[in-house]
This record gives sequence, structure tokens and C-alpha cells, in this order.
Amino acid sequence: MPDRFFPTVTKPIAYEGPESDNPLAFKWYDAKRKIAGKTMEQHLKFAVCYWHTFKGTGSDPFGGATFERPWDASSDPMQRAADTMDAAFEFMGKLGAPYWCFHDRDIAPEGATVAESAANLETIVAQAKALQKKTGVKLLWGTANLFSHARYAHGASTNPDPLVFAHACAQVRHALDATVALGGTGYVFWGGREGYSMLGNTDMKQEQDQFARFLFMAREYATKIGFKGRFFIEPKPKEPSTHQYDVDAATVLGFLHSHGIDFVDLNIENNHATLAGHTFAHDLMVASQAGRLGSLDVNRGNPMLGWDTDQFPTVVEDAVWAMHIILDQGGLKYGGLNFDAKVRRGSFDLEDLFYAHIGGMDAFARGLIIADRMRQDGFRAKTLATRYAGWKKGFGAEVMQGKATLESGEAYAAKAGEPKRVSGREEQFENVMNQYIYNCP
Ligand code: XLS
Ligand code: NI
Ligand code: NI
Repeated sequence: MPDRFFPTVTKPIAYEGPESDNPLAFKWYDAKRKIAGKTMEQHLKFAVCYWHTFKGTGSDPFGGATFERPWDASSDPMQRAADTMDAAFEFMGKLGAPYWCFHDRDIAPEGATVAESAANLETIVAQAKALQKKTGVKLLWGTANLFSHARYAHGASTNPDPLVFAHACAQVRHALDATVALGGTGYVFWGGREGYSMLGNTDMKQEQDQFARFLFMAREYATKIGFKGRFFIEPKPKEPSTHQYDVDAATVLGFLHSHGIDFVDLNIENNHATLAGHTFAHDLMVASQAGRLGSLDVNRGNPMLGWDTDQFPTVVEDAVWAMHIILDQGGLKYGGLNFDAKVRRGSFDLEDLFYAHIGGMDAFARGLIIADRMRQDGFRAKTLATRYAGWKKGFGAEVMQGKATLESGEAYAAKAGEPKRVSGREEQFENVMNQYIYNCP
């Protein structure tokens, strides 16, 4: 294992159990431990995100970079890209995360022309392919950065100018090539600047129809090059646009439905769900019950701040809900858990990248163990079965079978009289949930 960029972490991060006081060890994530018939590694499918972890600088709207990364030292952009890729695989190898995710422009610099950009990407993809082979780390999903360049100021596929749309075509084409070359099982469309800031100058319907066309074009190309994975849209309600078109899971499902798109699932991110005024669990459930929960960006927001802080996911209750929903739907076939999270501006040290990922992996490992126990006891299933029992018999069953009418409802209400008031038992549910969380062996 090379020690070029992370010389102080000399050994792979190992599982040492909850009693360990070694900050560079897993307390809960034990890759080969079996839970509900599969290993933790197979259930959780953790992916390191390239952009925040290796390209993040610590900058915020009030100040520039605070991190000095050894892989970022060269003045030649292609050398920097090559060094960063080496550093990424050294990190991922030592951490033991099985997957990674990228945007085209994080891994290779934009060139002066469309052709030069494509060639840069191809060079770095060849390097990544060799490193994947050497380390066994796999690609979870790829995506294109259609939001940083000035040409995308008014959107990429939703831009009023078809020439901007055409540049987005070029980028997605090559990002798909890269994803296929690296064996990725997913491809993500995150809105970026697909939204608007004022209605006065915006034809929303036109822009959304353009986005739908773009997805069909991407699918056509992906099929042609033999992409066997799945497309995902990642909802987000705001940032960078004031109004993003992919507000939340329900909005995206409505968009897909109204444009007849059945080949796209959802990638749900915690901090985006909370920005939309939902919980992570809510948006996961909306996607899952529609059969469209494909992948997760696991991070968390800061309840004190109103923006996308993308912190590492250390809240166990969020992880329990996520894993419960994932287990209920039988897993994530094409997706996984991508750490779309960044270390804080003041966390300058290289070790901080390890601590952050270890904490996130441990929280989700614990979430998996707890969710599995809850499911084995049928805790939530029993709660629901009791609460909705009425819909399985008599008038309730007739409604669900389409046999009831307003008149039959009236007749039933008149005969049965006033319904009994039944408590929702929210506090009791929360207490039991805490027992599962805190008494988990
Ligand atoms: C930004 C998004 C982005 C996507 C990939 O808010 O979360 O990181 O996951 O483009
Ligand atoms: Ni985010
Ligand atoms: Ni994301």
C-alpha cells in the first residue's frame, strides 16, 4: 500500500469494535459481518465522493481555501489531476470503502475546446481504470458537472440557448463513456443550475420539456454504448437556483410520470430533503414506495443553518430509518451510499478525512444492525398492521377493491355510529425506537 499522500495512516482502517479508543478504527463497520443474509459491505455499498473529499478546499462565501493538499501542488492541471487520482485510490484503499463517485470535471480539467476536454477525461479515466484494477475499488456512479462553467449560468439542458444544451450533450456523452469504461452501475443527473431565479423571463414548461428530451437522448446514447446500469435524478429544492426543477422526490416522480420517463430512479440526499422541508426518511419513503429509490447521498444538514452544509452523516436515527427503508425494499441494486459530504472548513488535516468517513460508515453500520433488529421483531410492521387493520375487512376492504360507493359509506356510517378515538401512540413509538437505538448489542 503506497504512503505517498497519507503517510501517517500506514495501515488499512480495521474493525476493532465499540470498545476501541483508536480513532483510526471502525467501531461498528465490520465489512464481512453478516446481517440479514448479506455482508455489511454488500448492504451498505459505501462510496467516497471525489469532489468534496479530494477537490474540496474548505472555501466558503466569506473566504478562500483553508486546506493544503499535497496532491494539489503541481502547477500543471493534468499533473494535478493525475496526482489527485493517485491520492484518491491511496485513500480509498486505506479506508476500505468499496466504491467511489465522480463528476467529469473533478477528475479531469476542462480543456480549451470540446475535443480537448474529452481527451483530458479519457487520459484520467485510463489511469482510474488501472487503479481500480489494482485496488479492487469500484465505481458506483458517474455524473457531469453542468453547473460550474460560466456558460451554464442560466442552466445546462434547461438553458434558453440550444448551443448551451449542445455543450451539455458533449459533456454527458463523455461522462457516460467514462462511467461505462469504469464499470459504474449508476449515472446521476443532479439539477445543478436546472431551475430559475425569476419567472418574468422564464418559460418553465419549455425548460422542463428540454430536460425531458435531454434524458431521452442520454438514454439512447447509454443504450448504444452498452450501459447496463440505471439513471438517477437527485432532487434538491434550491441552491444554486432559487427554484430548482427537481425540488423533492415527489416533484421528480411527477415530472418523470408526466413526461413518460420510466428509466430513471431517484438518488436521495439527506441535506436536500431537509432543505425541502422534509426529513431524509420522508423522501426516502416517497421514492421507495414508488419503486424508484435507487441510491442515496448520505450526509446531513445543520439545523442551525439554512443551506446545504453537506456534513458527514453521524446521526444514528437517520441511518436507522434509511436502512429500514432499504431493507424493506430488498436493497439497492444499482446504487449505494455515497458520502456526498465535506469535512468542515477548520478540519485541515489529512487524518480528518479518515475520521469523517469512519464516523459515517460506523453510523450506517449501526443503523443497519438496529434496523435489522427492528425488522426481525416486526416492530414497525406490527404498528402499521394494527393501525390499518380496518382496511382488510368489511367496508374498508370494499373501498380498496373498488366496490364501495358514497351511498354504501353513508349506510355504514349511519349504522356503525361515531368512530372510537384511537391514539396514534407517537411518544410510545419514539420510546421503543430509542430502546432499539440505545440497547443495541
Ligand atoms: C450538490 C449535489 C451534488 C450531486 C452530484 O448539491 O449534491 O454533489 O450529488 O452532482
Ligand atoms: Ni448537498
Ligand atoms: Ni448529492
